[in-house]
Formats: sequence, structure tokens, C-alpha cells
Amino acid sequence: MDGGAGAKRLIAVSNRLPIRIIREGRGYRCLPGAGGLVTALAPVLRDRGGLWIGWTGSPYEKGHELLLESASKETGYGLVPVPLDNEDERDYYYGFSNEIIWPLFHDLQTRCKFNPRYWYRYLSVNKKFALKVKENAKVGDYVWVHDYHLMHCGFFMKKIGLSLRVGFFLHIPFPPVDIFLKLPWRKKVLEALLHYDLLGFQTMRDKRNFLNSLSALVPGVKLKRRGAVSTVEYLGRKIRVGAFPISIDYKGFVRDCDSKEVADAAWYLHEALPDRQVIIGIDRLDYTKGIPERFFAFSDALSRFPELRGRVSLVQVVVPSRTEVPEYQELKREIERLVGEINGKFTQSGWVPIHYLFRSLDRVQLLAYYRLAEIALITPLKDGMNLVCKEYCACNLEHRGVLILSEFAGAATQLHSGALMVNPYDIEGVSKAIFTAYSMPRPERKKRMKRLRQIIKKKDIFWWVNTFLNAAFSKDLKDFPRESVEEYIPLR
Ligand code: GDG
Repeated sequence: MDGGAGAKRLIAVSNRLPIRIIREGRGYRCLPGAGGLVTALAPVLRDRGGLWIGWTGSPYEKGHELLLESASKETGYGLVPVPLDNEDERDYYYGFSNEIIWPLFHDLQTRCKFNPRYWYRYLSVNKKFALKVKENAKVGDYVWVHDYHLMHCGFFMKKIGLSLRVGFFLHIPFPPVDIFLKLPWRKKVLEALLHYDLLGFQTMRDKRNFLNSLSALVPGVKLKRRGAVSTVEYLGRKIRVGAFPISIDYKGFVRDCDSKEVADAAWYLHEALPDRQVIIGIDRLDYTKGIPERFFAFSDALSRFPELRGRVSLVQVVVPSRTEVPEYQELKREIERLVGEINGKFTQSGWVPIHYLFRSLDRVQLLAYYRLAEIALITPLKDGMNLVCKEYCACNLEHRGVLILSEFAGAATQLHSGALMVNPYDIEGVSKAIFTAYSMPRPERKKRMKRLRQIIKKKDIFWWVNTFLNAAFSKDLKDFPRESVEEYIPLR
């Protein structure tokens, strides 16, 4: 894979390192991180002898560096920790990132806590990250910063005198201008982002929202909006802005899913749910994922279409996340109350409507659920992309599954032609889609699933890395025709 012509090394910077440090007895152990980003970037970093800079996710302790050094030998690229203390974790991570930017950028501004203390800590932590880059970077390196925690990292890199090329990718949506305007530090955030050379968003809509906010809030910017990659001129700098929909390691999922281990696990799990279609929902515990709304729709479907009773089971996996935050604890209670209520109302001898799992599955179990489920119900209220729906399709080796997908997932831009599209707030609409999916004849399922899998196969995670890096290094904007990224607007 091309790691970017001209770049000596690639330096990835993200809030979290692609490994986890866990306590073991009196010492610590490093475990590899999972996920698409690691799969995609690891070979590029290894190939170029690159570095990954980030937080370990736990308070810094002596010995972490040694541990990471030996882990680096296994990964084939350097792992550089950014030590954060408890106040950093509280005000930068939980505070600014997850109580302000996360809800605001998912259009849920009433959940934001605009505490000024969070802002100052966010700035100081972004500076820490920039200093770590400076300590470790060499002339000719390309720095690729990830996500909403680090929007100011590029600004601080320039401020402390680093003149490396630096790109940024936002994994979550960028909100419409009237929502972004609520952010007390709106102009400062936009101006900081303009210190990156390339800004990547998940969809054309996110990119357009960002450009509209720039036009509204930053006087003096000149926009050239033509093509999938636009340019912004500001204070003598040229910034490229593009839409690059992230994806999955499609072939890796197909390969692993095709194993005997996964096939056996899928068979055992489905045997426990005989004579019925399994509907799967897999989400991190998060209010953006629309889990309670999904339960309302499922309950409506069981009332409205009694033939579904005993014939479908919803397996809802909720992966623990941010569980120290009171709002997430409250969401967990709400989910568990609804599971109890719906199961209490509909359960019959030999059939329970919702099977609820509050834990992380291992990869074999995850793939087994993907493989066995006849329907995937992916209904986030808003989502940057949503990888679960792509993984589900990749694992649908027999083309038997139906994808029900929220119009407000970034993935809608690519998958709308094969999925049943729903508005997650429309309880009756989602309920009817569940029934449509349940009754869909085999040939139509096959046709739709084949289409979905082709789309994901063509634009996989390696396509994503290459497209971003090409945009970072290419000199010619005509290399990025508008058609390379689709746009989806509901009702059109
Ligand atoms: C952010 C944006 C954007 C889930 N359950 C288990 C498990 N998972 C894995 C899935 C998938 C990942 O977690 C979840 O990715 P999503 O994309 O669905 O959601 P976020 O975590 O919110 O990610 C999102 C993404 O960044 C990438 O840019 O798409 O919009 O919010 O890969 O497989 N993995 C295992 N067990 C589980 O139980 N092993």
C-alpha cells in the first residue's frame, strides 16, 4: 500500500493508542487493540516504520514506556504514550470531548455541558499531544490526527514551530451551522482546524456543514467547492477539505467469518432460537445509537403484526462504554427497564422477544451473530459512519440477511440502495420496516445483499486510507471527481 509518496514516515495521532494496558497481578500487560482503524493503518505504519501517538487510557505509571517499547517490537511501529492525569481525563476526555463535542456534533445540544473549565483543559491536553509529536517527529514525516478530541492539535503543532504536513479526519458527524453556532468556542475551533493541510469528513453532508460554518463564522475565507475535495484559502494557507467514508477490512471479515469455528458458533446460537428469524442490534452503550427508540419500534411491531410473535427474536448486544458517566448509567437503566417491560408483556412459553447482552463479545461470537441473523436493525439517531452495518453485510456469506438502516448513519450515503431505510424517530415506520424485512422473499434478500456487499468490497478500509493519503499528497484536484463520493438525501 502507498503510504503517501514523499512522506518518510506516517505518524498517527489519536486520543487512544491502538493497544490496551491492563493490570495483571502486580504488573501490567499490553493487549492489542481491535478495530478498522488499527487494521488499516498498521500495515502502512509498519511499512514506513511509523509511529502511533496517543493515550493509554489509564493514568500514567512508571513502567508504561518500557512496556510500550517491547509492544512496539511486536507491532512493527512505535507506540508513544501521551501521559494524562486524572484532571485531564475528567475535563478533556469526559468533559470537553464527551459532554460537549460528542452530543453537539450528534445534534443533541440539550445534552451539552458548556463548562469553561473543560475548554481550557482541552486546549492544554491538545498542546501536550502537539509537544509529543514535536519530540518524536522528523523532517519529512506526515502526521495524521484523528477525531474530535484533537481538533486543536494541528494549531499547537504550528504554534510550537513544527512545519510538517498534517491531516485530520473527523470520525463523527459535523453538525449543521445552526447547531454548531451553539458552541461558545465555535470560531476558535474552526480557526484551529484551518491549521491542518487536509481535513477529512465521513460524508459530503458533513463536509458541506463544515464549509457552511466556515462561511458564516470566519470572515476572509475563500472557498472553492468544486469536486469531492474542495479548497479553502485562509491567511495565505491552502487547506483541502474532502469526504472520505471510512470502511472495514472486508476481505478480513469474509475470511474469518468463513471459518468452521464461526459456522459452528452460529449454528449453536441459532439452534437455541429455533424456527424464528433473529434480528440483531449491536451498539456501544450510547444515547446516539437510538436503542430505546428501537425497542419502542420492536414493541410496536409485535403489537401491530401479531404473526411476528414467536417468529422473531431481537438479540441486542450493548457494549459497555463511558460507564462512569451518570447519563450513560441512566441510559443503561432505561434500556434494562424497557427490556423487562417488553419481555414481560409479550413472552410466551418457549419464546422471549428480546435477548439482551450487556458485554463485549469475542470476535468469533460477534461474527457468529452477524452470520446467523436474518435481519440487522441499525437505527442510530445520528452516526458518523457506523461500521456494524458494513460488518454485518460482509459476514452475510449466504446473502440471506436484510439490513434496516437509519437515514442518519453516515453509511446511508453508500448503502441506501440495498438497505431498508428508516427514520429512527419514526416508531411506526421502523415497526413496518421490521415486518417488511421479516416477510421479504429470498430472491429479493439475495439481490439487495449482493448489492450491499459489492459496494462495501469496492470501498473498503484500504481504499479509505489510500484515498485520504492520495488527497494529502496529490497535487491535482481533478484526481478527485465528484462522483467518487455519493450523497444521500432522504426522500429525494
Ligand atoms: C466511531 C463513530 C464511525 C461492537 N461490539 C463489539 C465489537 N464492536 C465493534 C464493531 C465495530 C465497532 O465496535 C463499532 O464501530 P461503529 O462505527 O459502529 O461505532 P463507534 O464506536 O461509535 O465509532 C462511528 C467510527 O468511529 C469509525 O469512523 O463509524 O460513526 O461514532 O467495529 O465490530 N467488537 C467486539 N465485540 C463486540 O461485542 N469484538
